[in-house]
Amino acid sequence: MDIWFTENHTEGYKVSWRIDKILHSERSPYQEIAVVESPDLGRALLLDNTVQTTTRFEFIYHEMIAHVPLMLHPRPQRVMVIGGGDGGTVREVLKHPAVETVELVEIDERVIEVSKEWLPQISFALDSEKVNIKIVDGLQYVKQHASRYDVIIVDCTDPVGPSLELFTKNFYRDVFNALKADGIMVSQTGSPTFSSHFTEAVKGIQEVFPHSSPYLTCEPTYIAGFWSFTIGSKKYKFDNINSDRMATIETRYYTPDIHRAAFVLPKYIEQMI
Ligand code: AG3
Repeated sequence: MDIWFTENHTEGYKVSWRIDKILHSERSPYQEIAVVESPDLGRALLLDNTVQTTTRFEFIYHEMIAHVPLMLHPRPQRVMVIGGGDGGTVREVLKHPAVETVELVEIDERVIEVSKEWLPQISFALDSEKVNIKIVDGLQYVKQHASRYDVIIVDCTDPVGPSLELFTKNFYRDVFNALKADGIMVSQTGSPTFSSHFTEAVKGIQEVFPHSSPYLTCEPTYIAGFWSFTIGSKKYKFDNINSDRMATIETRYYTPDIHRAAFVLPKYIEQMI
């Protein structure tokens, strides 16, 4: 008998893919965590029945959430990642030679442990000595450290339950304060096509940061169509790419041309912001 995973995006739009095997499933204090094997997507991490990452396509999302902000910063030394317990974002951040420490602020320790056990090719960087793992609520943590970070990356789940606050202007203001004078933030901001929070999140970042913009990629793991990230920067503009650094960074998706292209928005998305 075939088993199918189905994610409901709206009342009337669902996406399904076949599962060969359920490798792991548990209920943590925060959410349902599962790892499944798909013939087309590889291993997938599911949180509350929503797909977070897949071994086949994770490189697209993780390269785009990490290298776009980091390549704009001339010397990113201190980085914070909020969420991202699977470790994929941290793995990409550590490819930048200037990085001295990455703080991974994850509310659910079980996501880290399950990823270490079942998704080693994504999570291996979490064992690096440059990584400092904090099992706390990112909303509180970010308030406690003023003017300290070069880059803050919000690699969170969709805006439901505990993640909802991570899409508000109050949170973006706290992130602004935690950054140094030339700091940069980025957050995943969902599918502009189906997420009702896209416009609000972009506007929140726009109101807080002098330079801000969404940028887009296509990641087959998520919903058909675009996936968005929104960047806020205190100083550097989005074409200020430190391209020489690419000589030492290996990627499969990100290039400086992809970086520039990602900021070109279709007219209907521009009209949403
Ligand atoms: N974080 C963003 C996943 C959003 C998934 N949303 C969805 N499937 N509707 C991914 C974590 C990767 N480190």
